[in-house]
Amino acid sequence: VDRDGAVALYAAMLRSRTLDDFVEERLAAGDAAPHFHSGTGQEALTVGAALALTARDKLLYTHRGYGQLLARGLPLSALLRDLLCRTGGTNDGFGSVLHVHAPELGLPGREGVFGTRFTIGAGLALAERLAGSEAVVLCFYGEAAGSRGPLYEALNLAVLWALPLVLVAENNGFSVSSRTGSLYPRGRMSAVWRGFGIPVAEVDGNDAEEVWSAVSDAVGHAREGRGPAIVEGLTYRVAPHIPGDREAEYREPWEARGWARRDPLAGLAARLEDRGWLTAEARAELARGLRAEVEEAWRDAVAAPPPGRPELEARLELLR
Ligand SMILES: Cc1ncc(C[n+]2csc(CCOP(=O)(O)OP(=O)(O)O)c2C)c(N)n1
Repeated sequence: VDRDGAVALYAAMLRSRTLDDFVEERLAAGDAAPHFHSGTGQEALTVGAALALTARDKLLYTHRGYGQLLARGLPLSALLRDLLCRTGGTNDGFGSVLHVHAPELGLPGREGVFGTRFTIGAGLALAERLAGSEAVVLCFYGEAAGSRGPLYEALNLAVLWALPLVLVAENNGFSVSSRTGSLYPRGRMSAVWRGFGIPVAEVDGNDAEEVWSAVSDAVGHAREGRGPAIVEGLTYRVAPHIPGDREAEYREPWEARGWARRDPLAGLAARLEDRGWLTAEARAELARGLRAEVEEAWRDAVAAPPPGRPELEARLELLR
């Protein structure tokens, strides 16, 4: 990762964190934001992988964290309008932030029933192949989706037809309140796929440069027509599953505090400073600018109207 690449990674990760922090503040102050799932602590994995793509590639996201969407170029105001279910975002208030749909940015959308994304991803990859494009489909997934059957169907076909599909497993320790180790042998989400002959890389999901390099290799492999590849990032869900869940019932407070010491932003910042690539002053300046951007986008979203009859009619028209 060169200097510009590393600074871009840091800026995109900080954008994600600034958004999560701000929304958490608003929720604590009594505002409502349906379906908010904080991605705090996982930015290296989501953003590092997203930035390994080119503009023509496609990305299927999970419900957690928003840095990967912003890294694709989704404006903050559109994201926050979706989060608050207002008009003028990507789904006019009908899909919340769970169903961001911006095909022009390579964001085809997101399913609600876990597992279906794998066969959708394989289908999108097949469509790219048939169209003769060189685009790759990157599909993030968590412990819950990855323990469902469609992953097997999708990978079977993707290997057979050498489809340009890259899977990025977000191993963050939990599926709601279940530990990864109770869902997967040895607590690894991707080891089983080695038997399919699929390249599997297990990386430190809190090291953005390592993630970026591994996903770049996987994307290159898929783009060359050599079939699917998997990158599993080990990270940790610092936030509760949803704000205010009963996390005291399934983990000790010291666990999250321990992982906070491996914070991906702090780690990258320290390396950038050591290399003389980004000073503490430049970081503070960046943080101030991002905070102002998020505040402005929030004000814009709050002022936007919720959907009414015309937006509903337009949606119904799409179904006809
Ligand atoms: C088939 C199906 N079952 C259950 C759900 C409800 N659900 C929403 S989020 C979630 C847990 C997600 O866990 P994981 O995949 O590990 O992602 P994380 O929240 O840890 O990022 C579940 C079970 C769903 N969306 N689809």
